[in-house]
Amino acid sequence: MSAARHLVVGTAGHIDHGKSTLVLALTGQDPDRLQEEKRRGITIDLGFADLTLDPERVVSFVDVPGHERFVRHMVAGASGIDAVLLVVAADEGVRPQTLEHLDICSLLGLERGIVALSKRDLVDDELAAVVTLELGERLRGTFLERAPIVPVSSRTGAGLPELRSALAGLFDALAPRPSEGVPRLPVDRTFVMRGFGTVVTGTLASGSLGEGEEVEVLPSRKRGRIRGLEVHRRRVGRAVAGQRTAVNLQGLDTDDVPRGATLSRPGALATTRRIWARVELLEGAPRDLERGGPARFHQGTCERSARLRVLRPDKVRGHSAERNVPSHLGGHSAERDVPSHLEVEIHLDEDAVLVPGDRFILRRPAPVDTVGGGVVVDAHPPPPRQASGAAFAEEAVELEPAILLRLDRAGAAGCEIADLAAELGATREQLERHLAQLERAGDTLRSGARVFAGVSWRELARTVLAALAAFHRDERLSSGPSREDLRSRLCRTMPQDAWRQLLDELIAAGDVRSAGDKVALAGHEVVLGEPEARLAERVERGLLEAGLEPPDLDELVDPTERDVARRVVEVLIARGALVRIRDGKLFHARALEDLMGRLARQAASSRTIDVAAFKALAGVTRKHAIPLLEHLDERRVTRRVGNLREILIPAGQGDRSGASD
Ligand SMILES: Nc1nc2c(ncn2[C@@H]2O[C@H](COP(=O)(O)OP(=O)(O)OP(=O)(O)O)[C@@H](O)[C@H]2O)c(=O)[nH]1
Ligand SMILES: [Mg+2]
Repeated sequence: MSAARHLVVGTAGHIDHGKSTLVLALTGQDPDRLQEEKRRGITIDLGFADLTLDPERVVSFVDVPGHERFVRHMVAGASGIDAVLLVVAADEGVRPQTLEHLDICSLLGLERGIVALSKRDLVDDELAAVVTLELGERLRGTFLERAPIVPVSSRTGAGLPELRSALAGLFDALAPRPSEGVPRLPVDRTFVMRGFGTVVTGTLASGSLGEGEEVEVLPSRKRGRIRGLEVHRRRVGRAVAGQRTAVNLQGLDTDDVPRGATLSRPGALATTRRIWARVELLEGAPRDLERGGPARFHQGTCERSARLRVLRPDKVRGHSAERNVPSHLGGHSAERDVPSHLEVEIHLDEDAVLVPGDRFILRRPAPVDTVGGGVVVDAHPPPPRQASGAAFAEEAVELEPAILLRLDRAGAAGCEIADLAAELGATREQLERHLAQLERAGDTLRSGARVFAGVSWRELARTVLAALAAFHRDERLSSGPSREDLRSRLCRTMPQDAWRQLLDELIAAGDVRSAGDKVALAGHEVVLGEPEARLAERVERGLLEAGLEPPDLDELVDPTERDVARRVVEVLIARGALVRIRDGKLFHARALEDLMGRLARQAASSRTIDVAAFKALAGVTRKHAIPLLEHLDERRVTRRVGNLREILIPAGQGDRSGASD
C-alpha cells in the first residue's frame, strides 16, 4: 500500500469546454472510456484518471460530463470530491453549466478549487483578459473567489506546469480525511471483470475497507466479502477514506450493487426515508417546492424522488437576505442568487443511507434543473405526531450534541448503543469515546446495551419517589406497589433491565425499600387506624384460636367490614403475623410454627412421615392436610419422596420462624 496522500479532484464546467482533454493532457489517461463517448466526442458518464505529482501526492481525477442532460452524473461524480477543477473555455467564457456546476459544488460544501481557462490557444491576449475579468466577476462571493485562474492549452501544453503546481497547492490547503469512521463507499461504477467477478468503484467517503472483510450493501442489506482491493490499479490490503477504490466482491452480483448503492460494514449504518434538513433554494427555484412539489434528491451517488415539507414556515424565502449565510452553505453572491434557507422535512420514495452532515442536491424532474441543496441535520427525526415539540437542532450535525438530542427525545426508553451508532454514522468506538466523556459529566447513563439521558434518568428517579409518596397517601394500608405496576404506570417504554437498575440505585441511596416484588419509600410504615387495629386484632385472634383448621376470613368479619379486612390482612401478612398458603387459606404464623415444632419432635424418632401420620400429628382432616404439606414442601420444611414426606428441619428444633414469607 502506497503511503502517498490522495486528493480527489472533480472537473466541472460547460459542455465541450475541454475538461476531458485537460485530464488527458495532465495524466496521459483518457477519461472518456465509452464507445459512444468517443463517437460523439462528449462525456456521458463519469471518467477517472490519476496523476502522481510526486511520491507523496496523487491526484485522482473524476471527470464529469458537461451536457445539461447528464447533470445527474455530474452530481454523482462531484459528491465524493475534495476540490473542483472548474474548466472555462477562453473562447466561450461562462456558460449555463459553468454556473450550474458551480452552484452544485457550492451546495455540496466544497471549499477549494482551481479555475482552468482552457483553450487558451484559441484566443488572443485581449480576449483572454476580457474573459478572465468576466470570470472573476462571476466567481465573486463564491468559494472560488480566491481560487487561482490558470490559463491552459491542452493542445500546446501551455499552462500545464502552472496547473500542476496549483494542484499541488491544494494538498497544503486541505486537511487529510480521517480514516477513522464507518466505512462508506458510495458506488459509482459496477462491472464484471473476467476471472474476478463483480467489481465496484467509488471514492471511499469515510473509514476504511480491508481485503477479506465482510461487507453489506445498502439499502438492500445484501452481504458479501471483499476478495480484493485496488487503488489506482495497484492492489492494496486496505483502502482508506478519500481514495478512489475498486472493490472486487465475492457473493454479490452486479445487480446487487448498482450505482447509488452504499458499501459498508454489516449493521454499521441505518437507512432512512424521512429526514430533517437545512435547505438552500436557489433563486428561481419553483415556489411549489416549499409546498410539497416533487424534486429529485441526490446524495453521494444515490438518487431518490423527494417531497419537501417546510417545518418552520416563518423562515421562508425573502428573510434570508439579511440573515447571515453560513460559509458552509456556499455564501453565494447576492446579485446572482439570493439563497433561501429553510428547515424542512424531506420524504424519499425509497430508503437511503444518510447521516447528519451529509450534503445533498435538489433537482427538478421537469424541466430538469438544479434548484437547491442542503445538509442533513437529522436522518431519523421523531415521528410526525411527536415532532411538533422536538427541536430542529442544527448543532446536532456534530456527534456529541446529536447523541444528547436523541437521548433526550428517547426519554425513559433510552437508546440501544448500536442503533445510535448506525443512525449517527459513527463507529462503535467513536460513540463509546463520547459516551465515556458524557457519562463522566453525568450527561448520560448506561444500562446494559442502552444509554439514557442523565436528565431523563434523574427526572424519572424523582417521579418514582413522588409516585410512591402518592401511592402511600392513597393506599394507606398497602405496603407499596409492585415494581411492574409502577413501571407500567410511570415508564412503560423503559426496558426491564434499566428499570431494575433505576430502582436498585434508589434502594442503594436509601430512598426506597423493597420486599419481594413490592417497593416502598424507605421510611414508609403502614399505620393502622383505631378501628382497623381493632379489626386486625379480632382477625388475628380468630385465626390463632382456629389453629390449623382456620375459617375463611369472611366468617370472621361482618359483611360491611370485608373490604377493610382484606387490606388489613395484607398488612398483617407483610408484618409476618399471618401466612397465606398457596390455596389461599390464611393461618396465624404461630399455628404454623407450632406445627413445625411438632414435626421436629417427630423427626427425632423418624425422618419420614406419611399423610395419615401427618393428619394425626396436625390434628386435621385430609382436606386440610394436603395443602398444608404442599406449603411445607414449598418452604423446604418437608420434601416429598414417593408417598412419604422427608422432614428436612433438624430433629428437636421446631422454631424455625415461618413468619418471613
Ligand atoms: N484548440 C483547443 N481545443 C481543445 C482544447 N481542449 C479541448 N479542445 C477541444 O474541444 C473539444 C471538447 O473537448 P472535451 O475535452 O471533450 O470537452 P469536455 O469539456 O470534456 O466536454 P464534455 O465532457 O462533453 O462536457 C474537443 O474537440 C477538443 O479537442 C484546447 O486546449 N485547445
Ligand atoms: Mg468530457
